[in-house]
Amino acid sequence: MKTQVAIIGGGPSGLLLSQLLHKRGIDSVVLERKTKEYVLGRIRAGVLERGLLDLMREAGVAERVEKEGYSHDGTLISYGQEMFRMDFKELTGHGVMVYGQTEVTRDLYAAREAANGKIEFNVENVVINEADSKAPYVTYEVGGKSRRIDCDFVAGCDGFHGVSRNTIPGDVRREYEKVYPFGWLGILSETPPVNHELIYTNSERGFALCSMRNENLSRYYIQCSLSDSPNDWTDTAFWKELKRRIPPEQAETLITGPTIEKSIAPLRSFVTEPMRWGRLFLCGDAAHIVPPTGAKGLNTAASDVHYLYNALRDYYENDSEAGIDGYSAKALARVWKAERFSWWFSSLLHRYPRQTAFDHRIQIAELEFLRSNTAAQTAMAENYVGLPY
Ligand code: RFL
Ligand code: PHB
Repeated sequence: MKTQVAIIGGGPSGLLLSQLLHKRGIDSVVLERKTKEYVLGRIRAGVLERGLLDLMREAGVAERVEKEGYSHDGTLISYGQEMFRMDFKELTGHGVMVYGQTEVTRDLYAAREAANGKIEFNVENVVINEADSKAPYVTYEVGGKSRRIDCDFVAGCDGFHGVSRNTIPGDVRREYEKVYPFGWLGILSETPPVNHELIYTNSERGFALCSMRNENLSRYYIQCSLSDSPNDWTDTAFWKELKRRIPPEQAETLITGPTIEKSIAPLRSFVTEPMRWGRLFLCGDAAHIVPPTGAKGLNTAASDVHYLYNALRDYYENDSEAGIDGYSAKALARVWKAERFSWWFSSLLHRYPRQTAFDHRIQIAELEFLRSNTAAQTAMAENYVGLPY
């Protein structure tokens, strides 16, 4: 098989890139290790920046998010007995959209299918060959049969555990990592959200987050130990712990119910550089991971897609390699800002195992500064709603 861009990974990065390229008449093939049902079963991000929304519009997949997504103009932050609101709209002129990653992915699959886009599921043993030449090719197996795709470029959109990143030789790659000493236990429940806006909480007992998907679907997270497993947490234990962490007036009105999903995610900051090697380009979680506190993972994947899509357009439409040559530096400049923000917001809100009383007072001082200082709020809000591309 021949194509212009071979895309490894059928998550949001790979699908969005494929759909945007299609709109410009650039052909691609997406290779996905799992089934579509499996990909759509992953409950992940919930907060979309306007940059991602603009890309969805350009890709022709924004109809449903515009109808069913929830615009949020601010968020609530609580600590101790205090709770304050940050008005993103007033501070920056922009808000964010609450709409699940699952739904973004569903919309992208629908668009690729409507356009007869080529997606191969259940692929195994994907190998990216000769990425440092002008004629790369990808080999893989599906249903026990070997296949080969010859292409101009390879986009590595295969997440943190994919093969693309490790295709870049070790002596070319630099990796930066910070692993946090806790995880997030997340649940989904068919109950009305406790509040119409998100609540991020720094409590004596650890971090908690109240989020949502719609009027009758809530998403809650609590900081947990890395040694916990979801089975250790009964629904009753989860609700009890959440109530102890959020402000009492919210705890009193919280409606609980059976959970329909429960999982634990470890928290990690990770960046690999460069994001390009020859004709292989890394995009999204394949190149970088953030702790979810700042809601930046999917959004940073989207900004990579934006830069790569424009670089490839430049190549095919203007016969220019300037875009592809500049891709890694451009993408990384924005990635590092999202890394800094996610690390900062995580550090501000979590309990660390060896945290001293001094460290805790510093967190509280910083939260009080944020509550009362417009410059601090503006800096936070600009990062939260998304820095410009
Ligand atoms: P994905 O979604 O991991 O997709 C990669 C795809 O590649 C496939 N794959 C392969 N395919 C072929 N061959 C191989 N060898 C392959 N290896 C892997 C995989 O099966 C998969 O389908 O990466 P992508 O597309 O870069 O998207 C990144 C986002 O998924 C991720 O950054 C976000 O979910 C992070 N995240 C959040 N991001 C936000 O912007 N806002 C949020 O509110 C937010 N909340 C979250 C999050 C992530 C979380 N978890 C579970 C880590 C909340 C949580 C709890
Ligand atoms: C979510 O709704 O899943 C969510 C929201 C905000 C975050 C992380 C996750 O910071």
